Amino acid sequence: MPQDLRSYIDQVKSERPDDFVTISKEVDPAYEITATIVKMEQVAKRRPVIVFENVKGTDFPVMSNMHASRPRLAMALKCSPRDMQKTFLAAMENPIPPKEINTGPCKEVILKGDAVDMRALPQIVHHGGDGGPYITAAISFAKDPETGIYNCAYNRLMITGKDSTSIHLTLGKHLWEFHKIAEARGEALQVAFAIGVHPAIALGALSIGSIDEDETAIMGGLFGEAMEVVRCETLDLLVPAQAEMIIEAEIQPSETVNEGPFGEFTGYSLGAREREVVKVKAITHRKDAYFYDMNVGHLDHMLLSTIPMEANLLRAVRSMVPSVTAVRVPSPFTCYVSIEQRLKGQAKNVIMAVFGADLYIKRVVVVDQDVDIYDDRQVNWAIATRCQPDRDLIIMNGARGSDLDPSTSGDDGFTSKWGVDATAKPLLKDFTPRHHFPQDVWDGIDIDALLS
Ligand SMILES: Cc1cc2nc3c(=O)[nH]c(=O)nc-3n(C[C@H](O)[C@H](O)[C@H](O)COP(=O)(O)O)c2cc1C
Ligand SMILES: [Mn+2]
Repeated sequence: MPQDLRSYIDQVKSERPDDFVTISKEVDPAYEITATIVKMEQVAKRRPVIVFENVKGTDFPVMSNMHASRPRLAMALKCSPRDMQKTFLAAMENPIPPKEINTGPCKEVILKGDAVDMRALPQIVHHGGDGGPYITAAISFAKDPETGIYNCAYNRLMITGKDSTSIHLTLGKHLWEFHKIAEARGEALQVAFAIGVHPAIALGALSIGSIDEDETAIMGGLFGEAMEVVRCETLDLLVPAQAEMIIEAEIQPSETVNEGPFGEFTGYSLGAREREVVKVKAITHRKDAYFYDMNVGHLDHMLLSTIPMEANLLRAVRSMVPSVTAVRVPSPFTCYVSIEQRLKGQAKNVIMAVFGADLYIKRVVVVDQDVDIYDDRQVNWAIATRCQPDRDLIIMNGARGSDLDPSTSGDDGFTSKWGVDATAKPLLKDFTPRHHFPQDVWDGIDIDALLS
């Protein structure tokens, strides 16, 4: 299976021609790219992949919004939109380690030392009030300084100079942990960032699990074959050979810089904070590289991240309650789960499993299998009619969540969490019955005949 962005885009163009738009008019990288995509969605009701061919101040065309459609993401995984969680889970359970090759297209242009210029890249400012231009689609590749196991994630970079950026490392997540280990040794942490990749690589990078689970092998699991990787020019790291661009860098020990404000995925613009410093050592890219910009905080970002999150939550819940029927992350920090509850107490076990499996989730709602968790009205109905707050609400204090949650004290992610058991008690089969019609009456009504 082709592992590059371009083959995937060719597939989109041939199978879903309306899903691809090129804009040749010059656009200002300050706000115009983000605003155009959001307006396209809200006013024209379209969510195409967009290439901005002429972006002021750079030679690179900018591509964005590729992940803003579930059918498009499903196409990348060769499954139906409904099967994406299961397909992702199968890749997690059948990882394929990457395969090193001598060289690849991401090395067509190699810029090192003085030739490195972060200002030559598109200087994209996403929302009003942002502290500067950001790279929002950088996928980090780094090795655990102790075990050598790879980790990948998206980490936003604010461009601060010709060869420097800041980086946001979520407190308590894997790259943050690597950095802390390196910092304790007084060492910089080597990290390479891939920009412009096939959606299987993007999804694999967002896999959530143990620090020992190697995301590069999950990418292989999603491709159904080993991902081709090449060695960096200045670092002891392997990166996707087919990427549009690679940024080779180091996270400095014991050094911070003011980062932000930034319009976050939460829908809020959080203020500036002290964050880690990145020194760029090399940039390598394809000759005619696309620069991918993630349309942060909008569908491009939100749809992409929920699939790996939901797959991991399904895995965790299923290991506790085998009769789980569906898992959904409908909005930031929120998880809905439906189960066929066979035994009293299983809903509470679901709540514990979800909190144990994901840092970000702050509220879990558990419902019975007759409630469609893709319909918020039904979830609210179950909370209203099957839940007694004094009996069915769990509040856990002093836990860790997202450091981007504006409701936490001191904005650092120290948070309380809540679980809502909205299943019928003691079990659905013993609960007050729902109103219904005799089946033969329902079947006997011919709406078309009545309306003709
Ligand atoms: C577009 C996008 C941007 C993201 N930006 C950041 C970021 O700046 N910092 C961060 O820690 N996580 C960010 N994330 C979330 C992490 O990539 C995600 O939680 C990942 O699974 C963490 O990896 P880990 O579980 O291996 O620690 C972003 C996700 C997406 C989709
Ligand atoms: Mn990880």
